[in-house]
Amino acid sequence: MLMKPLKTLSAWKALEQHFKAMRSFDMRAAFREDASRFDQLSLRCGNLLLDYSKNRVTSDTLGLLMQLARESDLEGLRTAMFSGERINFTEHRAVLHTALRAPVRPPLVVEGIHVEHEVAAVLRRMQNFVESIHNGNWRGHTGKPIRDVVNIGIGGSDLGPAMVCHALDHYAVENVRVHFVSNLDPAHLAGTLKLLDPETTLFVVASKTFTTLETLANANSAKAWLLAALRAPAAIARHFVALSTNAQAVEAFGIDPDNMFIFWDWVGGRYSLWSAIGLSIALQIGWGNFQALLAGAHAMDVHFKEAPPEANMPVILGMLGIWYANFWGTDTYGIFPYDQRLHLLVPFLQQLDMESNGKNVSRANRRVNYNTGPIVWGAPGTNGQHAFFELIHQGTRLIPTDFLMAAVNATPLADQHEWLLANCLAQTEALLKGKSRAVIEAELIAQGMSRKNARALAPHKVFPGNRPSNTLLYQKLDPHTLGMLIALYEHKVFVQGAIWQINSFDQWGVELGKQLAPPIRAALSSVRAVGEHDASTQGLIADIRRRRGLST
Ligand code: G6Q
Repeated sequence: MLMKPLKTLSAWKALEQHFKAMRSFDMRAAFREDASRFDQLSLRCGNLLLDYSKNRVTSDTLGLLMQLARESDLEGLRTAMFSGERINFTEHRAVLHTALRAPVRPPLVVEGIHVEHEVAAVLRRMQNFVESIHNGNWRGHTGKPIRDVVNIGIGGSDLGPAMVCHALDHYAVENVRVHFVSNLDPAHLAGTLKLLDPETTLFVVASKTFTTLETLANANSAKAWLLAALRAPAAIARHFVALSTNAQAVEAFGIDPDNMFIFWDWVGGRYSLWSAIGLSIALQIGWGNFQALLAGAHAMDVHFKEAPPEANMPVILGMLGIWYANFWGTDTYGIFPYDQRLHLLVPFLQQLDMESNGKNVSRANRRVNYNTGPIVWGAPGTNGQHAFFELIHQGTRLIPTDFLMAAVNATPLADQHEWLLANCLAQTEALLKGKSRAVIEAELIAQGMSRKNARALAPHKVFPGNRPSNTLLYQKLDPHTLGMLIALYEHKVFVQGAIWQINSFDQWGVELGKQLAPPIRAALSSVRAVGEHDASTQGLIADIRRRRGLST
């Protein structure tokens, strides 16, 4: 669908004008003047509470942002996604990860195939398989039950399942442990395998295309490790399963098609944890909990589809991001889960956001003339406080942030969780309030410092404040809540892609990486000299060859 260029939309122009007036906006004054600011600017969905009152916005700002969403036909694109239109137009694909988590699947036909039947059939096979591993009916080649599962995959075939498995570790079944190997560096696989027994280990090779270099290299090395120990090709059938869209390549690798769980090209890699790619999750937390994860995501899908924009969490988060990136000129966006279980959330969201919205060409096939996806970064609190929070509080840049916290810790220890919550709230409060020069000078003088020294030291201790943050509070990290959180961020990314008029669902940058390495790999070790490269690459290749005793 062709749209008017973003900067020509009347809401955009109005936001440009509005921004001029907002430059001097002080959130502290806004809180003082409006006792209902928190009530006005917070929102609940299930057990999630989003507090977005600590942002440089007024009701006018939000009104204009919602107008921008309407003028951008966010609603039309959302309907197109949910109904299976090929909105991933550069790859001619539908985008239907939402269909994977709908408990009652309405008829949905894509390319003549009833998606709802296919999804249900794969889920049934996954469930049977997971239960047979857990109840010990599925045995390894030598008759022993499976104790360790190694998920071999990378990018979208690793980050989602790994993040969820770490986050829901407290739901892990007792008799099976799940490990993740993604890096081509042999240290990753070797370090994992040295703890494992081939007789009781199952490899889950997760690759949508089944052509990814890293995954196939690790899977081949895993196969060699298994065969060296069990000395029977028949062992592969009991110790390898595949999650893929490419049956031919799976078979060529030597995995029995009966041990393959399929998904479809309308499931993007970074949106695939809800599909067969989630098998390792179900193996770790059990089928019921995997279902709860899907149900949580579905609850957020329903909210995203049905709530009006003004009361729609993904829309609000997405539009606030647009406000900062495109009007305040922020480049980055920090995410701070005060929840150690979410320590892989940041790498997951980096892929979700940066691979989806790190684009510069619009749906009209033209270079955009505004910034798109931000640089996403962060770390769990309180660790970040002891590392880089200085820059958020006192640096020269404005950084929009999300803070996440659970009201209740699933594994409480003494009063540690209270301290964790207190720190999270203290940080967002400090970002808002700051600390003025006058207060600092008075404190220093009260501590006995001379007026002159206090005046000199005070500016270094000033916290400007008026720095934005969103807070997401949830009851406790359980499968349903985690499903909601992930889907919330998926849809937020969708909202922003819609406004920026880009295709959030292709990944040509990843594809480029997949094409560039093979000729360089050949140049590193072949007897013949290096082909055509820039002088820097050529110099580095030559140096590696010299170190390996090859001619340059
Ligand atoms: C995700 C990307 C990318 C992909 C990996 C692995 O959206 O496309 O991260 O998931 O490159 O690809 P395969 O699953 O095909 O091995």
